[in-house]
Amino acid sequence: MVNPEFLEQGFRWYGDRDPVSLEFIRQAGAESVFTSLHEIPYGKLWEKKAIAARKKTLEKAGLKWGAVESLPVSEDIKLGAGNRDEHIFNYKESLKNLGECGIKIVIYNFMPVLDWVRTDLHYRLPDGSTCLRFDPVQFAAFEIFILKRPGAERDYSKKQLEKAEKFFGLLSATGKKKFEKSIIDTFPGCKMGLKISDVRKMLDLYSGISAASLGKNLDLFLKEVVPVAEKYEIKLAIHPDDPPFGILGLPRIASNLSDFKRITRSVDSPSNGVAFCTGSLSASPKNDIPKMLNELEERVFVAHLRSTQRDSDGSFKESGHIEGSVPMFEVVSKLLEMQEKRLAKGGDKILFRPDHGRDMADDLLKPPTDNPGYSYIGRMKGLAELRGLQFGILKSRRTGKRKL
Ligand code: DNO
Repeated sequence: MVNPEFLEQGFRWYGDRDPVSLEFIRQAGAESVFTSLHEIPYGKLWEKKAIAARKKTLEKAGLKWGAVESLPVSEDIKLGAGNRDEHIFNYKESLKNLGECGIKIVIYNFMPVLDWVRTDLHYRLPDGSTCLRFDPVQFAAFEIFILKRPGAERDYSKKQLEKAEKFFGLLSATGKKKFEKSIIDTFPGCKMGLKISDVRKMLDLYSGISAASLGKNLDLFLKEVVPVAEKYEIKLAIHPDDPPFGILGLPRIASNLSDFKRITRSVDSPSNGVAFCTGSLSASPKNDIPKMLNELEERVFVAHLRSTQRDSDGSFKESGHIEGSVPMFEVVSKLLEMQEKRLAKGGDKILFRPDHGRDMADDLLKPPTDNPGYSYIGRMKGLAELRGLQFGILKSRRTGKRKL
């Protein structure tokens, strides 16, 4: 029996091709699933039939479709060009169809060109487990020697550039290919099959786009889609940029508190909010995560809980869920308080998922998947730790009140 005071426990699932079964997800203690119709290309319509079928699959497994992650925003919408109007039309129709199927939370992001980026998808830790890592030196090597982005050198120090050259020089030909692929083809749940020439072309399209114009394209999108979300009582939640700082010379508009304040005010609606991803936010030392949660409170619709360890060379790696730089005790305490308030007002529980996890134990013996960071055991450990944390917080609050 799930403790009714706990946050709603979720787990990401990548659909039928996910090697982690729904049965295993349930065994981990999750009640709810974050998933998407990954087979549908970005910009296309989500038919009601396909949504209902996916919902049924989850329900048959004893799980709920807690959040759509993601209903992707096409590059044309972000660029404000090409088939933008058709894609926005499809987005609205998809929201309507999701609403009619009873889906309540829809996550999206507005990161240009790539989704989340790391430079090592299997960074080995001293205990033999592996995690995701981002190293600016390695990213410089990618930009300068593989992508050959004009002017990329200007974004790095002399020391970083020297190290980047050394790092790249030591990679074998297959190592270089693998390295390139790990950066440009990790779209959640699907393989875009992007080639480096495609990335160059996409970057060119952004050459005249500043943060202000990207922000305007987001505002225009929100003006169109938020009223539909509101009508169908859907919470539309933007995922933070990951990492939350500029890469590839591209504009970033969802990286910090002022960005989220701007976004949530741009269309002031109870359906326009944030997917509070502590791990993404924590990669920037400028983000005060408890402060952000306090200030965005009303507009935090769903949470991704994980943490990172930032190192002095500017790199970061994903740490254990209750370790690293995220004050997880404060975050979870606050989420529990928020949930209590929402439930008292007749609202819903707050849904979270343990975001990412290490490859550890039996995870390491399985064939590599297309979903780096989404191993079973690593995430199950994260969920168990976060459940324990909630248990401790709730119990100590109660005993505290009784003054034992
Ligand atoms: C990383 C995730 C992202 C996230 C999308 C949201 O693993 O948090 O894949 O789901 O960026 O659109």
